[in-house]
Amino acid sequence: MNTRVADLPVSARGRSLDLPREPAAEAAPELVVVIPTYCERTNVEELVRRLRKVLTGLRWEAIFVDDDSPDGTAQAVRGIGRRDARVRCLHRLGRRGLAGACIEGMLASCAPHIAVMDADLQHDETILPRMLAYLREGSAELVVATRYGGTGSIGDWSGARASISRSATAVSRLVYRHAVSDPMSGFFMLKRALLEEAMRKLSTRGFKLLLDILATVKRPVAIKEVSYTFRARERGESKLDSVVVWDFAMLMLEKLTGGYVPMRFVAFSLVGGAGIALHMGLLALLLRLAALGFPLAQALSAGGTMVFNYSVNNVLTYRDQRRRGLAWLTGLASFMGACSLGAVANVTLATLAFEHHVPWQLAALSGVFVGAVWNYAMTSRFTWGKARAAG
Ligand SMILES: Nc1nc2c(ncn2[C@@H]2O[C@H](COP(=O)(O)OP(=O)(O)O)[C@@H](O)[C@H]2O)c(=O)[nH]1
Ligand SMILES: [Mg+2]
Repeated sequence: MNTRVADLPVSARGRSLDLPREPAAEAAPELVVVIPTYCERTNVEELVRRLRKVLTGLRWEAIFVDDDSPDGTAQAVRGIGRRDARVRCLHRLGRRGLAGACIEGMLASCAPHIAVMDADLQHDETILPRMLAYLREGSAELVVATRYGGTGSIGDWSGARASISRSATAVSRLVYRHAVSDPMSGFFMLKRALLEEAMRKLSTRGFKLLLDILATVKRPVAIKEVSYTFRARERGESKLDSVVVWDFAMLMLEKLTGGYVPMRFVAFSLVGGAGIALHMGLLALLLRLAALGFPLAQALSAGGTMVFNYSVNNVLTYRDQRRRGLAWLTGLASFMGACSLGAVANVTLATLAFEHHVPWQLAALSGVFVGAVWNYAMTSRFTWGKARAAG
């Protein structure tokens, strides 16, 4: 008896029948524009309109990387994406940080040329084609949009802001050797190969991704600059506050020490050092002014110092994983728990060393060091860190 194809189960019909085809694939983009956003809902539509205009005729895509902005930036970007598939949103939850956002956006695309620019229309998008031309013709691996070279300008910045920016630019030269007039620029374009060379050594914290790339890649890099005038922000607010100075200092230290010392540990230790000074001050006050007994005064000072250390670390050292609201309180409890154990480790080790005739200063310092490492290791894991994210 003959069996007709139609009688067979679908899996046995073989290749003779035409299966539904994939829709024709679109060609991959040549350029991705990565745009970090935090509360930029009022700017994204206009930025996309301008990108469409200036990039006409090119195969491009825009990836907005949004850190869960409360103003609904991500929803606005997805709304644009529904009408124009070249526009995508990478929506990150529970994290903040400009450099990390840019790196993730860069890695979410396959385009061989990568631009990074702000969403707030302060960067002049009309120079993008000129920047791309340098990468295409092969005369550059990295193109920096500069406010300081050629006809570039910082626009109408206040005198104070301009001089802070100039000094930081000068100091930053300590960590790289390339000829770049605006290493702190947030507007640049690079070849994917250069990103891949640097990416595992880049810090995901901080604001200065270009500076980090310049400091990380030690070999000579073919760099071109295109000058532009930095525009004033018309809508939304700047997110960069005075903590940027701290981030900048940390990035500089990390690069100057060759990346071998974890910067979070350095930051944590600096905060700890300030905590010791506070502890002594509090203790003196409680002993002299409040006339408390030593054990009570010492315990209160230690408690106050822990609250201080926790709060400052939460804002500076762990800004990207900052705890707020109820999570701030539970974080404080785990921090105090971890540090109390650290204090026991500190005292035990120092006493042991002292009993073995180690000079008291050295015994005390070894106790402090072991306590600090313990506190850092425990709180980085349980108070902030990945264990919390998973739990
Ligand atoms: N994803 C993300 N973007 C950020 C963050 N902080 C700032 N941005 C974006 O980075 C760009 C530059 O920030 P901005 O506040 O304009 O800095 P300013 O120009 O130096 O005042 C803007 O597009 C911001 O929306 C952040 O924590 N995460
Ligand atoms: Mg800005």
